[in-house]
Amino acid sequence: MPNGFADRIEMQHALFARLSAMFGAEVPLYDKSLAVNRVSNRAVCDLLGAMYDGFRVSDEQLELTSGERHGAIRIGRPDELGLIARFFACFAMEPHGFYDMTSIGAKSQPIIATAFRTSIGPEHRIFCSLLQTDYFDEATRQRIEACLAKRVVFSERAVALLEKNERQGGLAWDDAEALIAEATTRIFKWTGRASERELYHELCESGFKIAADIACFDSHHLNHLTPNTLCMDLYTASMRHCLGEVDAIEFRTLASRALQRHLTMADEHHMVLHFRHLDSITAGSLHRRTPEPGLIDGLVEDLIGQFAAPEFRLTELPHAGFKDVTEGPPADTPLLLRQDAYKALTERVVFLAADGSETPDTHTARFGEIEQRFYATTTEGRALYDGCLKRVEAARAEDPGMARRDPEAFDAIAREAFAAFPKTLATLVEAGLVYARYMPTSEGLRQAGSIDTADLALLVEKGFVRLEGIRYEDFLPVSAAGIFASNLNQYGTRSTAASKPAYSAALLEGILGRPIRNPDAINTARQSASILDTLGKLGVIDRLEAAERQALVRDVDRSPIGESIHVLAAS
Ligand code: OOG
Ligand code: NI
Repeated sequence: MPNGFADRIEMQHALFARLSAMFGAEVPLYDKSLAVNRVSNRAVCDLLGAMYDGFRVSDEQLELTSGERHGAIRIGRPDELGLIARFFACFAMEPHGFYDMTSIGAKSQPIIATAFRTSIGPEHRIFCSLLQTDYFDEATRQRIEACLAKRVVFSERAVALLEKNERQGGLAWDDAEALIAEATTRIFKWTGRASERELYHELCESGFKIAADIACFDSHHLNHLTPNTLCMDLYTASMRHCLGEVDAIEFRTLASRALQRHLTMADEHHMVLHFRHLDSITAGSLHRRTPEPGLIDGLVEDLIGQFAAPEFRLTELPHAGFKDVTEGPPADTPLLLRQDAYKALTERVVFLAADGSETPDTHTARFGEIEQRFYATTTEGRALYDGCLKRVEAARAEDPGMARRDPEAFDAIAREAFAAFPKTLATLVEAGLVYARYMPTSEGLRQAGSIDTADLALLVEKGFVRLEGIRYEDFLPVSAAGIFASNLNQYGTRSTAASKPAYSAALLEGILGRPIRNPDAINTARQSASILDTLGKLGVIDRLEAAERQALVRDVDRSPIGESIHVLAAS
């Protein structure tokens, strides 16, 4: 940086690498799950290497691809959230999206939330909840607030660094390092120290475990830190095998099926979604071939061999098993995100009383999530998704044990429910269900001037325009609620206030002291900017109807990140 400041994105990578090391030292099962993910991702890469001529992923590239993380923190006081927003701004992470978890029916929780991330191509995110104390009856509200009022999570030094960043417009590396150290030694660190034991137990017993997790602890401890996997079904089978939930015979069936399905899903666009080092031109030129018979069997046997090593005997670590169902769409529908987790661990804590006495106890909150991300849906796509998911949820409610008892039958129900969705990028785009970016091909540029249509589908078909999916970078309240629920054995809460307050994005923006960016508006602007840019370069922009062109320009003008959308549309 010419001004001597650390690059904010590099700072972000450093922060998340350090948080991951901190979390790994705190939670041994997390570190092990990363190792399981590394092994199963390597098998996926070997499969793809056999499927695409010349496709190879080095260990280094795999490490980079596996570096992405999202964390979750739960904040108690509005002023704490203000500091958190200023903290993440140092790392180029701004609030995106508003999640009202107080109004998702039976799964509601007393929190509203946003996610801190970079607007375009983020690698890391923090899902950040804020407890809403007015969700509770007056007496409980006062007790929670009194408990929260006592703590100081940001040290004077940390606040001084935030001020310095704002004053200077950046931080030099030694200051950046100092801020990261504040994060890993204090702000997000698990201390195992709690207070107000009576309130804690009352909240837990009345079903408000989340509130207890927030109010009675003295830091914004990371609740989970989620890596990405290249194949969710392979990872879950692997973890369940290492946790002793499925034997080698069942693992063989599950892993073979997962890899077989991966083979059918992994077209060039799917490859670009999953590998950062792969651009769409390179992916488009990969030559596909039929892998030799027996390849998958060989990979699976190899996995069984690797997981037999003592380091993968996860049964020896404290754990509470793996979740029964993967949240999100079924494996054949490449939308939004799929998430799963090992369940929350029961950990030792110490309650400190006002008289200085200490009482040992346990707390169950931190869990081990994993995710796989796919295409971002348009509003129409999202509405269809929500409808499909409702049908799966209804089947789940009717027979809660089914997913574990008969995973294949459950999967068949989910596939059936999601049958309304096409399964490839081109068909999803054609149906208007997902966003895409367009760019002229070199052939298109060569022909520019003699092209006689501005119809994008036709231009793609003629090979003048290339299509790229936009990855979903956010969260799903219902999925998050599913995670809360199954981890905590606690299915949602009801407000105990005299009348349940209404919460809004504007309220949260006031607390954050900055606007919440709307991910849909960003994706719409990216798509529209790429269309204008592409048609311009192909010399056919004048063929667009005036109204259509104006609509595209309007989308771009509404971009929450302003002018930079133009630059980014082309990148
Ligand atoms: C946040 C849950 C949300 C996700 O992946 O949906 C989340 C929490 O547990 O505090 O991280
Ligand atoms: Ni999460």
